[in-house]
Amino acid sequence: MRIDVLTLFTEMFESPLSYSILGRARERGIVDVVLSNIRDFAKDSYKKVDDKPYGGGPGMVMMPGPVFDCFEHVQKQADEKGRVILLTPQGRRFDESLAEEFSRAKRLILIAGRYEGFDERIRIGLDAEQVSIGDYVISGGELAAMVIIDAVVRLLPEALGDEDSAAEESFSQGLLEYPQYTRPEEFQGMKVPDILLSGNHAKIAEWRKQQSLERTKKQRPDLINGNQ
Ligand code: 6GU
Repeated sequence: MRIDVLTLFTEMFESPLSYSILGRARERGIVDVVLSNIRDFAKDSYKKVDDKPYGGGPGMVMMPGPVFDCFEHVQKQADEKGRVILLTPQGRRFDESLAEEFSRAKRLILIAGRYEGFDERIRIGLDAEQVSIGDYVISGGELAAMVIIDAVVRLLPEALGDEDSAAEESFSQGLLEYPQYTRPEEFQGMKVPDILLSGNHAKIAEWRKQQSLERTKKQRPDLINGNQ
């Protein structure tokens, strides 16, 4: 899979993309993340990429020109056209099912904005899908792009190592994960539940399922009622 990221802050991505599952997936060529700096496509000597909103109001808006030119430059680097995604709090809320959908694409092109937002003609002209990572505002699309890349790449076949597991994790079955324990058997007076030490795998599976359900009902009833 190829993931292009168009951003004003390519350096923000280096560290999060270099560790653990993501780092390994890139090393092994399971995913190719290509970072492009929108500012390289600015037209004037000040490298201007944003301007005041028509009609007035606070903040600055990303100008269409540099984003379009960066996009055109990037898109022709691979045959696959790609799914074009604009990161914005106005977008469709990202969740595990959208992550699964994205993980089946051959190419994603993520566009991260800063300032007060994008000139509307960017969305229209690029025919981009708008995606948000939740109902809160963060200072730019970069962290959102990283969240999406992480959630998508870990779903790619071969991305997870032996020590990782995707199938049993929270949300993969529409429920939260059951409680986990490791050594020691007793910590500050709190004991590991007997059932987990019993060696009875059928009973353990049943207990875990029950715990998953109870936890989801208590912490995230919306997941059960389906009104996310
Ligand atoms: Cl994609 N961008 C910004 N700025 N804030 C957000 C977001 C994106 N998703 C949730 N909040």
